[in-house]
Amino acid sequence: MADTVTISAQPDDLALDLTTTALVIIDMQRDFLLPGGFGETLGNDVTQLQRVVGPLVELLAAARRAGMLVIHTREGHLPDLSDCPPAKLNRGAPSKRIGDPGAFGRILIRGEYGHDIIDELTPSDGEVVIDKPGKGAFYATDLGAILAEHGITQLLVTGVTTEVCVHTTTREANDRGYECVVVSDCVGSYFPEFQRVGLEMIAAQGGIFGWTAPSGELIAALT
Ligand code: C5J
Repeated sequence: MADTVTISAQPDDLALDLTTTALVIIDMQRDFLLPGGFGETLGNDVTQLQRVVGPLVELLAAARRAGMLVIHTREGHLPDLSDCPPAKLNRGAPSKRIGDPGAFGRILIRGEYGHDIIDELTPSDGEVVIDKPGKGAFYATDLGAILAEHGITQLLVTGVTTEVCVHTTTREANDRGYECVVVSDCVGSYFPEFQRVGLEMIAAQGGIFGWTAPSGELIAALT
């Protein structure tokens, strides 16, 4: 494996330095992906997110083999909800709210079964797990400091959902100077239209806040 590889991406090819690139896996949590979880109680079709699991398992395996820094995130809150602003807690009219009892424990509460990452993507020892109260992974977390400590300059962004936490994190990262490749088949939305447009928005206008590329490109680069 070469240290620097050029991948075919949208809107244009990108040189990746694999020694300063990290894989970021956003919010692949049971509450979002499993039937009966929070996502489904909001009326969403969770099968749209489950399509991501197979390709992401493959990409994660390639990243681990290559010795790449792997960062997992989980969206969720303290049991007393002191880190969940009323604007988030009271938003909309779901049949269940954050902190309510759900099929997998209290919804999006740290330490509960539903808050944790799906079995297929369980973090390995030494991988970073960032607990975030917001949609973006930089807000109120140590992510920026951890990336700086490892000298990371480029991110492979994966996970769910494309138009919410993936977009927010990619935009935050772009503003902080990171080059972000959003891996098109390793991000998912409950809404097919949002998935398509969400990916297009990233690479539009010359790559206004990142690049997109399929996992096959990255796996080939990592092998
Ligand atoms: C949402 C997320 N959609 N991880 N969270 O509330 O995208």
